[in-house]
Amino acid sequence: MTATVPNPTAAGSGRNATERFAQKERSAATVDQARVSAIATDAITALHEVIRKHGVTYAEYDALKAWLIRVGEDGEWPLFLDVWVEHVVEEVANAGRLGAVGTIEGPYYIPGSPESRSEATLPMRDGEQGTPFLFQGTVTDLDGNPIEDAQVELWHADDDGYYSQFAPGIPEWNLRGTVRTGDDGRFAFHTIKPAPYQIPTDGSCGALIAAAGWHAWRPAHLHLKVSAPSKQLVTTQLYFAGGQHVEDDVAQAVKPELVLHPTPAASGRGEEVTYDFALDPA
Ligand code: MBD
Ligand code: FE
Repeated sequence: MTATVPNPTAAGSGRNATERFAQKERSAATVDQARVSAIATDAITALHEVIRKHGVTYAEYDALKAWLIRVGEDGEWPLFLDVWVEHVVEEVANAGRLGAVGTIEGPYYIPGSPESRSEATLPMRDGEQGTPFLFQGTVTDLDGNPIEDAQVELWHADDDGYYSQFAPGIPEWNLRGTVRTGDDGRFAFHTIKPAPYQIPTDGSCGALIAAAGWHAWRPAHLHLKVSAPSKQLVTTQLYFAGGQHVEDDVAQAVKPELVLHPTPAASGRGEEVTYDFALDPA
């Protein structure tokens, strides 16, 4: 067994995601025995089919065991699941939505970011790198009526692809914030454009990617949660047209409705875009 040397930049993010998940308030799944049996039987049977189809050897079975053990030791289960599994859970959960399109949450959400009314400049460091970016829009119901006091939470990586509270050395709420809409339903965030995100190469997820010869990249993205009383909360991400890996996201979380087309900012500094959210009734 190899000792896991904590990496100050990359694999630490996966481990921190495990600690955060352990603290998270989770909706309790009701343990319906028949449903547990049906789902677990089908999952295990699907694995049996893969073993038969590929003639999996004992050496490969042992490699799988060693890798699964390492994912836990690295604390990378949230990272692994959110990158390779969550998109299908999201697809099933949101199949009936009529309004704003959702996508996966990923491992780096933190509730309770600093809140402002109508307009916010996200917390950022002096000289924060990246193109200045104005992200604004309106929250409405499905008929297009503006919703006052809707909550818009935004979090994203910095210009190096790192998230505050997961990568070290970044101020606590850097590039995380919440805006409450005014009576016109509008919100505006002043921030910077994030960089593409690379799955840490030094952990077990990185080891799988390297062993399989895949790439490790997610396109640059903004994460959002938008909610209002008696409306369904939507969790989503927005991407940048023409950006690297928009067409081949390792996490398969890009949808055509989620691709932004920013223009030069009216202020003359950086870029801006308007994107509206219509919320489904709860
Ligand atoms: C991310 O930033 C992310 O959004 C997802 C879904 C998985 C890993 C890193
Ligand atoms: Fe992300």
